Amino acid sequence: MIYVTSDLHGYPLEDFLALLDGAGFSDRDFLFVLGDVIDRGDEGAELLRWIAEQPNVQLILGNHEAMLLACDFVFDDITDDNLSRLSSDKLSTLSTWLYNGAQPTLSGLRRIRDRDPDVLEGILDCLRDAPLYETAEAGGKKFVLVHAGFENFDKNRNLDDYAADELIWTRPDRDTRYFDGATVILGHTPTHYYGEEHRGKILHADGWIDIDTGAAGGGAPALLRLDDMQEFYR
Ligand SMILES: [Mn+2]
Repeated sequence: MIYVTSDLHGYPLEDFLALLDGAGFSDRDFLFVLGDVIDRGDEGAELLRWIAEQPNVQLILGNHEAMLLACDFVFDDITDDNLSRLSSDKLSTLSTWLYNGAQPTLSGLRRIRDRDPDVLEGILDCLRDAPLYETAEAGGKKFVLVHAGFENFDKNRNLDDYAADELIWTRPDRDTRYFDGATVILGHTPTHYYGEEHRGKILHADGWIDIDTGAAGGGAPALLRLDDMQEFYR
């Protein structure tokens, strides 16, 4: 069966594995993680490491992973002492990521690199290979999986013609409509943004479903099983 989750934002790996366990997730199932695994919480690096090692887990790129990739130069022999030798462009890119909660991710990835540089390379490769969207079929229905939604949406526009920023930074309005024949599953915007009554719960809109249940702000991630649309919480 196909499961989706999103916006783990450094949620404790052990608690996330318990969520999967409680949902009956096994080697025979497949999990899509719709981006923003890292930042804000403490265990983003460990979550990425776990995701990169699973054959049946696929990461879709989020804006936080895109910010990390834009800063991959920080893993090349850069210490706090020689940061000042970075170009002002790179310093500005790095400060944007840090402003968005990168510090625990950066520390975690440096720890992994110091212990085993190959593991860090595996994680960075997993991020560089992560697609901006995926399509899936389950329970006789079609789904499009993406981090944030589709900015400048046009149903005649080819999915490959969207720029990364249009898929990882947008926030749909509550009455946004996307495709006629497929349901969009997205994260990025915590469901309580659409009203307190949605806090911590998966939000079903018209033709799209928001599964960001607010782990970034102290909440917990959820799982949605596409085959039967069952929701799982801790
Ligand atoms: Mn996001």
